[in-house]
Amino acid sequence: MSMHTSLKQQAIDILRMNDRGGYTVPTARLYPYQWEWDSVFAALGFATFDRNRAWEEIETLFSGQWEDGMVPHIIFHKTDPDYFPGPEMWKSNTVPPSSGHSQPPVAASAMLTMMKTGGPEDRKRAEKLFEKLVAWHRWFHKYRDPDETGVVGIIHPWESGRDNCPDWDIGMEQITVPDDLGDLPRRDITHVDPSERPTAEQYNRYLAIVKFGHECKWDHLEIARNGPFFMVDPCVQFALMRGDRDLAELADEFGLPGIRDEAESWLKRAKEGCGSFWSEDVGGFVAKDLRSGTLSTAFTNASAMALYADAGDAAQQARLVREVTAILDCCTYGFPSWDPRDSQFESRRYWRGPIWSVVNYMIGTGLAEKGHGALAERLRGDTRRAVETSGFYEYFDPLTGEGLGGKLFTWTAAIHLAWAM
Ligand code: 2M8
Repeated sequence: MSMHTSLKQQAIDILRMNDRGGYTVPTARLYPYQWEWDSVFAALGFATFDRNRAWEEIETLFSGQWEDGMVPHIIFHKTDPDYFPGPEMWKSNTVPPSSGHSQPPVAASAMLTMMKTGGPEDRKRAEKLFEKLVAWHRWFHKYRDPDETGVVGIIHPWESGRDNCPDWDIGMEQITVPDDLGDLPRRDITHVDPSERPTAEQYNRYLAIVKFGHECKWDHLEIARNGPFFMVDPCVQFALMRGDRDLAELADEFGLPGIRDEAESWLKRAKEGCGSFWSEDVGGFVAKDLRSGTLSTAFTNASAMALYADAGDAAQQARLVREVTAILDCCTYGFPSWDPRDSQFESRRYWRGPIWSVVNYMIGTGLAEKGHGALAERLRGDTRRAVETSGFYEYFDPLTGEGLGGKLFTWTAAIHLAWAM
């Protein structure tokens, strides 16, 4: 793209370019389908210049909702050989075909933001989707927290959206790779440098979970109880808590006190549940393996989302803000997906170190709301500078700002428009 085009115009052009008609792909070739949280953030970007297109993005996403309420993490609108694992591996038996698990539930919060910044038409579109939104939140509470502990589990690292974060190594180590899995025809490493992607061993385990899922016909209670992987993800937990809070506000707006009360009771239980994945050693909320009880060992960008959900008591929040500050002090660009002071940090490998605009947006929003305006501004500035330095990449090296992974990336462009500009 020409250097003479402003970054704002480039971001708009990227959203238009990745538009496949009613939905956007995260980027051409590497991710040729509709992804759940990418789409929701895309809507926030579209909302800055095309309200109708913004709502369409979320409406198309909900057109792939399962009967039980789940919104799948990938919707395969048109089969595309550029991506593995495609619909034939997931065997979802739905129309349109989709993957078999979800992703961070960020739609309620985006819909509330779009309604607050919009007019009567925005309100109408939000109200029309509301029932589906409620069904999705109910699904999360029922199937991802079957014992009503206040804490939801994820059944696959992909459900967290933070695919290969060291957090998941704990649960992944316990997975036995079936003998009949064969050689995986990976496509991602034909599009981007393999050193910026998950390893072969990780992919075998990712697919082992998919196999368990389709073999039990995506029976989500069975998967939560007996599946190969079940861990707490602070990102999903905090996105859901924030989403429940925003869902309650939407319910209030639409005159539905019963649903507001339901969402508030989820939130109350969740606030109590958060104590179970607080790590005093780390000074923050961390991932936790629900099978063995093991806590992860380092502070991540998901840990830094605690304020966005208003999780923790005053002492815990003060402590985690100290960690956030200390980590930002060792980076040129925040917020890294793994603590740079830890030996497992890899500045260029995907969710094991690099920074991600969408997570920065949620962290920054939480910091600003809880009175840490200077930190929030710093993070917003870093998010903008990374794009100024390298362009609209999928993720960035926190030490150098080098752009990594896919180029001309939808959610990086969307967050630039909606927040970082
Ligand atoms: C990445 O995940 C997909 C699997 O879902 C992949 O690597 O194939 C993650 O960064 C995820 O958070 C994101 O939604 C997706 C599309 O951008 O890519």
